Amino acid sequence: MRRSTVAAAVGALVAGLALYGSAQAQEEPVQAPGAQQSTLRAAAEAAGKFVGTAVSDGRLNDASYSEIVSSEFSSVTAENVMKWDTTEPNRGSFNFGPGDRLVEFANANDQQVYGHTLVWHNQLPGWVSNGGFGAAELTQVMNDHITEVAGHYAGQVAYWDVVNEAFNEDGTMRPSVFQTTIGDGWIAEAFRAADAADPDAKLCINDYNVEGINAKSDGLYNLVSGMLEQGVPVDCVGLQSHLILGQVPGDLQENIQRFADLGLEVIITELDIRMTTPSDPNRLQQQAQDYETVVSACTAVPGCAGVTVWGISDADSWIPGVFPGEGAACVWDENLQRKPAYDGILAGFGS
Ligand code: G2I
Repeated sequence: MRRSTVAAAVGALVAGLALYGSAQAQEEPVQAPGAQQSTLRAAAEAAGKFVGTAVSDGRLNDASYSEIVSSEFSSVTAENVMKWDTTEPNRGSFNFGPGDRLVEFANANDQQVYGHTLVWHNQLPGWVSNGGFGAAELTQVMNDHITEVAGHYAGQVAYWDVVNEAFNEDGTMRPSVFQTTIGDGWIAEAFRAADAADPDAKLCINDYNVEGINAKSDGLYNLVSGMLEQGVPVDCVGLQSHLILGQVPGDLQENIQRFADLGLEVIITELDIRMTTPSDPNRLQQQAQDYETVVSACTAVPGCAGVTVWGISDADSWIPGVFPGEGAACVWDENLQRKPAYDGILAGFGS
């Protein structure tokens, strides 16, 4: 175990139970004796998993939003502010203010922080992508970034997505500036730098369209198998899970299991389930079923550590901006009202 979590886990359990108890006392005064109101957080805890959400920096000022984040989730991921364009907008000049705010919020609410992300071709400042660096200098630039960012958050972050979205759909490597300049060794290099900067964080590789068994997840499987054989410090695989209504891969659990069988943790890192908008009761029911299917696949595999949903509300989701005519992918609607998907997640954790 690269991270000593026993004391933290006990503390979080006690705090979680206390929070759960006080939330019950405030919100359920007329509850029948013996009846239990659950939260996602309590349900995940009972299943031995974490449940997280991506947090949009600006939205934490909204009391209704931040109340949902703090009471329903045991883990938070910065939706944007720990990415390279925020943390090192110019070479050697680091900006940790927004990320630090999230860490403070998490500490105040006994939550784990899931770090996202150290090296990604997107939200990468122009000075890196168009810097014209040769292999040696780009390796230095990448390692410096990892050293500073993972070093700054050492001891505060439970997991890091060290490398994000490194694959093409056919399982070959995406021709990012890192791949084309440094070559195949850049991923192992990034993990070694992250391990040196924060030996206790669990180090993950994260991607999308790798939820089922397919060419892309086979590529990921082969890469991490090789890294493990070579002693590269990789601890976990993130399956983003930006899914489409009614299309949860039938072999999701089998896929989670094959990565777990390598001795890696698996995390559902960015779950959302989009539909053609507007939503209707049938679609929302199907969505609840789909959320349940995904969460229960994680619950069924001991090596699956937890599930993070990609944002709280349909109002803030990235989906409509990228897939026009689609949306309603989150667990709370535009008015921060729970959707049927909420009960789907509870059921998926076995509550
Ligand atoms: O694209 C969905 C996710 C896919 N996997 C990696 C995740 O990091 C990614 O998250 C999204 C965020 O949810 C968006 O919020 O990443 C997008 C960028 O690739 C984020 O969008 C950006 C907008 O494109 C920018 O215009 C905006 O300035 O968010 C920025 C901050 O609001």
